[in-house]
Amino acid sequence: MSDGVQPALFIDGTWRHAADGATREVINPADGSVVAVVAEAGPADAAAAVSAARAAFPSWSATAVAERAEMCNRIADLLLRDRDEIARIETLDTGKTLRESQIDIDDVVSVFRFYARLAAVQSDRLVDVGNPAIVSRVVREPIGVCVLIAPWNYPLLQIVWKIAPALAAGCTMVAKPSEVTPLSTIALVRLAHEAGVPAGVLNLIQGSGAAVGAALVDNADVDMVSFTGGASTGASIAAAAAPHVSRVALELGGKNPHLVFADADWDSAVDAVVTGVFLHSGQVCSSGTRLIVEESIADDLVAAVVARAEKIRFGNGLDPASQTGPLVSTAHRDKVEAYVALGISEGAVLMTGGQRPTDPALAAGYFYPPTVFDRCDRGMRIVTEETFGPILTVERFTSEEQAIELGNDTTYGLAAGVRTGDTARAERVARALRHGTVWVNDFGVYTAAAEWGGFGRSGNGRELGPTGLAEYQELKHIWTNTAPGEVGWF
Ligand code: TXE
Repeated sequence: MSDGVQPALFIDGTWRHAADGATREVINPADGSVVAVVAEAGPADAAAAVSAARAAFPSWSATAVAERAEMCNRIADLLLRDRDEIARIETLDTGKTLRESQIDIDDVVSVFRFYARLAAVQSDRLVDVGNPAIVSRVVREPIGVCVLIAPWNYPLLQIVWKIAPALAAGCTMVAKPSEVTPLSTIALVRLAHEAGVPAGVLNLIQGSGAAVGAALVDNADVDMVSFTGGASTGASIAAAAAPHVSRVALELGGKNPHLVFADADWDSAVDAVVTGVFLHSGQVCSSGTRLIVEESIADDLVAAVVARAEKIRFGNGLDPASQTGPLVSTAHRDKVEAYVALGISEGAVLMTGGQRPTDPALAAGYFYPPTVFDRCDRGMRIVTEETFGPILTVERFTSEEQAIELGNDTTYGLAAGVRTGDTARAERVARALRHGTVWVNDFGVYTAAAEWGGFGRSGNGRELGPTGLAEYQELKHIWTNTAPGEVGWF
């Protein structure tokens, strides 16, 4: 084992190197430097982690819910204690600005606290069967061993949306962050250990999806897989889990429409369109990547958005002057560039961006500027496929019906925005849009207490809210006869 390699696998309460000694370099996307070298698990490590989770399940699932809630609160306290350091790690790993990383930590703290509260107040449901001698109760029990697979855009946040409810529900688990961004999850698992989470309850595996993620999913001892990532990966995970009849929850991104009517408040609309798509350089599953705007204001809105987009200062996320960071990897920048080339070849009109920055200070990082394509239509792949980069496409409408039709014309259905000064219309359009979240005169906000997830190809199941806890629970009906007698059938 070479010096400086982090034993980044946490299995049955101990930090380990990979069984075969494999390692992976973690790259800072702002300058291409190596920030860490971590253990890279193989299938044997994956199997060991699942076994550890299985062994820990009987005792963890039997703990009092108050104890599990207390554990979630302790982890939240420790996250706040180490907020600055973990935010720095997240920025080094993902490239996002320090401010965004700090907000992510505050968000995950609220998620731990929410599930601590919710688990503690959940009660059995009594069913009236019309016979006073019968006590019929529906109780909730943890589903079992969970595999939690997260992507690289919000590494800490997305793994915590899974870990917090799974812990609160009494499940044991194996977490696998993206191989591109493992560092904040390592920090989180350290804190969980410090908080007193028992050995085997929360195991951590690092490694590629193809080798180690697939091995985790294709394991008969796993009761549930919760995955956030790309749509085709999600489909293959669902297929791999099917023979084991494991429960599968999928969050698979989106191609999110942002509908702007002519009567919308102008300044907040311009601001929301720009922030909605260019925050975190577009690497957001709910990014407002499709601007669908009323024809009468379209030229003016596009001009205003382009002017604002050109002022966005991108740079190293550790630099307080940076408003957004780089793309996460060189491979991802290649993908985004290929989509820009595709958009041009499809006839979309490039209004700004579309070329790597020329500033030598940015040359070593994976930066890409805000890019706007006008005159787009639904026949273009740039409009229908998730680019996951800082690319805004513009379509136009002339009636409310057409706006709704365009907004729903996607195989995805994660999130949508509608901006209008007419409250009745806002309600009509919000109800008509087939998306898991609809923001009215707002964009990109969420709360731990409300469900998050997608219609259509954006996935199934929900994270956050009460349903986000129910995903990790089985329901059991207990029928008790307090006055047993003969049935008298035979
Ligand atoms: O994601 P993958 P990638 C979209 C976005 C992006 C595209 C591909 O469009 O460009 O997906 O990104 C693990 N079995 N989103 O390649 O492959 C993998 O190791 C088990 C949307 O990074 O889906 C990582 O931990 N696990 C999105 C996680 O899955 C597997 C966020 C995500 O990787 C696996 C990120 C397998 N066979 C990307 N293959 C969102 N919904 O927010 C991969 N993994």
